[in-house]
Amino acid sequence: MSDYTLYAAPVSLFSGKARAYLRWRGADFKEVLTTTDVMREIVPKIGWPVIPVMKTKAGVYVQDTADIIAHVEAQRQGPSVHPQDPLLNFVSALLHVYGDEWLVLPAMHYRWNHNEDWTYGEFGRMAAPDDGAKAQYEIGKKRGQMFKGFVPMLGITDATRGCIERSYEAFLDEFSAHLARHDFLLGGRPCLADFAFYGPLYAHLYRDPASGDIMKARAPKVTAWVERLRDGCSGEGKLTLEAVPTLLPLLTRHFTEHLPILLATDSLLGGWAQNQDSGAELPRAFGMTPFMIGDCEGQIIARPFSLFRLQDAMDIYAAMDSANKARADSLLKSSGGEALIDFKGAARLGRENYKLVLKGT
Ligand SMILES: N[C@@H](CCC(=O)N[C@@H](CS)C(=O)NCC(=O)O)C(=O)O
Repeated sequence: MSDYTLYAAPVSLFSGKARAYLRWRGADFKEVLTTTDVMREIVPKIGWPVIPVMKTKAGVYVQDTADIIAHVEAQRQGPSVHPQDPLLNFVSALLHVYGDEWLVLPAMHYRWNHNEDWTYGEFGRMAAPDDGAKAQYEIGKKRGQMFKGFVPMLGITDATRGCIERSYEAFLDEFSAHLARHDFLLGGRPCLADFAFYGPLYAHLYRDPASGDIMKARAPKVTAWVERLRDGCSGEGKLTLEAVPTLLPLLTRHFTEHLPILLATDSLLGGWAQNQDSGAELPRAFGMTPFMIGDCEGQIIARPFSLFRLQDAMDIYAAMDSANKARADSLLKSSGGEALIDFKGAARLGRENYKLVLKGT
């Protein structure tokens, strides 16, 4: 019996993140495709339909890729996925937010606006691997509708799609420039942020055929990085501060596009939390909030989960001594993230029973 069972699917963004991490870590795991029958087994354990889910040998279920990674890291031998240097650890955590919570925009745009029919087939192959192609397409279409429904909620509309594509192309150019000097985000081996970037850049933007063509044509270095992580690169190298300068354009892009939404969501969280007790379950969203990407305006869902990821980064910042804080402040100032210097977060968030809950205000 393997140490871990990963319930996952090739088509799923966060499955890609967990799988690449487990491979890189050299963990003893078996991946089980989340068919409809397998989903029936998972939902009563977790309380809602979500993948990936990891089961340990002792029968403990772990959900959320950050928790999966934390669980395995606690048993690890060898270099940590969390950089030792506090500034690098902060950068990794900030880019974790970018990968998990913001690259989902180009991922979902290209999947549903450039690969829709193929994706229905893929969802069907996952749900009912033994059925014929026609039946799979129909099953996949039913299952895929929910995910397609997220597209306008993520602010992806006719008014914003041009700007989302320009932003993604610029992102590919910036990441390629970084990869011309370093094999991974922080140097010679992957850190947490590499796996967060890998989720959308593998499952949707490399593996979905029309998106993969775009990546391969425009960004061969990003393609090679995806393939290194997919193939379980050993990555014995060092994490280094020398990697930070070429990450500044990526941090700037993230702060410019995403930080205003995070701050708006935090205000909404503050209002909501006033009338709640500690332990209250968070709603998936506080409705829609205005946002801008490039010079396009839209409305996007305000998701408290994104603040939970940001909280991890800000905990690292809060624990820094004054010398490291000065380094972090200078990084934030030079990348448009100065609003984070005094950011406290309107409420403390945590996870209980696989759900996001209020831990205090
Ligand atoms: N934050 C979670 C997200 C997992 C997630 O969103 N998984 C997607 C598939 S890639 C899903 O099952 N979504 C269903 C839903 O959100 O209702 C993680 O890191 O594991």
